[in-house]
Amino acid sequence: MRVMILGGDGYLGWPTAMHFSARGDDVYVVDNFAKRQWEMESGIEPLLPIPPLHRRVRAWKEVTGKDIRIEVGDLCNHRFVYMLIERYRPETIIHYGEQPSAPYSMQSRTTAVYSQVNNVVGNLNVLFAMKRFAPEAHLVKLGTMGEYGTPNIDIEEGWIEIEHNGRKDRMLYPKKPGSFYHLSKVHDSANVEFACRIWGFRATDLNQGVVYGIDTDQTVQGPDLRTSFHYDDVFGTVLNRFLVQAAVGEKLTVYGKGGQTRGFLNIRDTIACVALAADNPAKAGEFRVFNQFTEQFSVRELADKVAAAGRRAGLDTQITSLPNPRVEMEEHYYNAKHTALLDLGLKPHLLTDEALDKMLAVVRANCGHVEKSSFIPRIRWDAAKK
Ligand code: NAD
Ligand code: USQ
Repeated sequence: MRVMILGGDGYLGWPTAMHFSARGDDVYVVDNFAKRQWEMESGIEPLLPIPPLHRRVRAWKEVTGKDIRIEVGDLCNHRFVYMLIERYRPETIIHYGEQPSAPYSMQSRTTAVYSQVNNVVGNLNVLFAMKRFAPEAHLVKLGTMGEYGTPNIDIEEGWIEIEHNGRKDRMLYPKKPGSFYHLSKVHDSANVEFACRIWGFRATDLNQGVVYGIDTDQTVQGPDLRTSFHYDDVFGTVLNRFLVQAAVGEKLTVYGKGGQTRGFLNIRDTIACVALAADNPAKAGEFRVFNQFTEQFSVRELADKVAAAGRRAGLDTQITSLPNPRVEMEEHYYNAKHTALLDLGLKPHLLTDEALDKMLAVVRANCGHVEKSSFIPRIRWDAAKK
């Protein structure tokens, strides 16, 4: 399969590229290294330094003999995107190439506008380039469970049948996102659904939960193959943050009451889900939505699990409750369906004690340069700058 991975220098994009390359697919990665710029702007670094993409691709070739092609450019530049799709005519486009952080988007007017322009315009350019040069390609688009928010009803997989005044229709599930970033994904979903309905595209929107984990089968094959792992207040996701906090003997930072419940999945399952979607493409004209997570936890439950893992490792891991920098429900109903990927054959890597102990051990072995000040959240939802 010819697979193009947009955002291939990122936390999820790079291991995905290696996974498809390892199984013999032709892989092209695209990135403008914007993430590396945001890191410098925010004054943060991943747990371990990440080699430049070109070095990672050379290391992959040395380890496996396989090529991954690189194209450097901005998805917001439509000429670049048209050139990409015309030149490579991908059969599958896996689109990770967006600004992924809710706090980053809530910092200021500038970062909110940037996040939405970057994500929505980049995605629109991909849709228009596909229309012109690859209308049969399957778009696998990374969305987020956060598009739905935390409604007081069960969350369906993308679509819901609604009966209103005695009439029924199948509609996109209503969205109540919690940040300008999450909103950008809602806009993307509406645009992709429109392209499927009007132009007959095939697309899978993967409404992914919060990802955790550091290793995949490919990242462990050499130090230059690792992926970025963030624990800071801007790009670090909650479980990854808790693991680093535990490793360096700091308190786990639960925001508010900690009843916030989300869907979670291991980075290995991100890759498995994306591969399952790619291998079982949507039909022409179909906008297919999968809820991509394997288990749901409240933040407090996660903190308790990490504290217990800390104790098993001989650490004195404590939990603290910080004033919540976000505006979000801290106690709520949450029941999201997630059967479609299991039906396709997903075998989840669950958050067992053994899995947590292993991740904590890896983080402890690599936590020599942790910047503890970035455990404290700096960005408040109610204090966005002009
Ligand atoms: P990441 O920031 O590590 O990767 C995104 C990559 O896209 C970066 O390398 C960045 O430089 C690139 N990029 C961004 N804008 C671009 C543009 N205009 N042109 C070219 N490249 C561009 O983020 P990630 O954690 O790997 O997330 C990947 C995708 O998955 C994102 O769309 C994110 O919203 C989604 N997602 C992530 C998680 C998670 O927990 N990590 C959960 C749900 C959904
Ligand atoms: N939280 C804490 N303590 C922390 C960090 C976070 O209690 O130290 C809480 C947050 O308040 C929130 C929950 O943990 O209630 C999740 O926060 P997060 O930063 O792990 O995740 P989020 O901001 O939702 O974003 C991440 C990814 C994003 C993806 C999303 C999936 O960065 O790209 O879209 O997870 S989801 O949450 O399902 O929308």
